[in-house]
Amino acid sequence: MSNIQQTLSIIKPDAVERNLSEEIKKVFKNNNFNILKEKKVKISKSEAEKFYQIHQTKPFYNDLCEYLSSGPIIAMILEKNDAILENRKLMGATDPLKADIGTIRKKYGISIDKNSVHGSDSEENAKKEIDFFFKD
Ligand code: IDP
Ligand code: MG
Repeated sequence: MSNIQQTLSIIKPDAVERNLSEEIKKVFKNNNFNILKEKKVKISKSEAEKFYQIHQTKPFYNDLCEYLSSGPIIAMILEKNDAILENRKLMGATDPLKADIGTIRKKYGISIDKNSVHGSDSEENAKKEIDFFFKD
């Protein structure tokens, strides 16, 4: 059954800084994701705190928000059948050391914090995260 979904993907500062954006976008396209919208932005720390609100009680919250706001990122709306789960699979585990071969984080991630990409984890969060970057 067809279940076309949209999900939010972010190419994080470590990957943008290493000029991997085009290569990572190619990985999405080669895996049949349509990039419906994209924009390069640099967000403030308080915007990052809002984006990652769900993690506010975690010990790494402050570092995470510092990091996401440390340099330019590319936010994208990806569309595909089962896009949310398919993107999570293509990204691989949060820690690149634990990510499967063939995943984006395995190939490009540096460490658990500098893991190159973000992807929404549920329909509810995908909607919120898409609105965060693309609602005008
Ligand atoms: P996810 O990005 O795979 O969905 P989450 O658990 O939602 O992983 O965590 C959000 C982000 O926070 C991760 O992508 C990673 O950059 C960072 N992070 C997660 N766990 C840790 C940790 O234990 N130490 C440092 N950073 C972490
Ligand atoms: Mg997450």
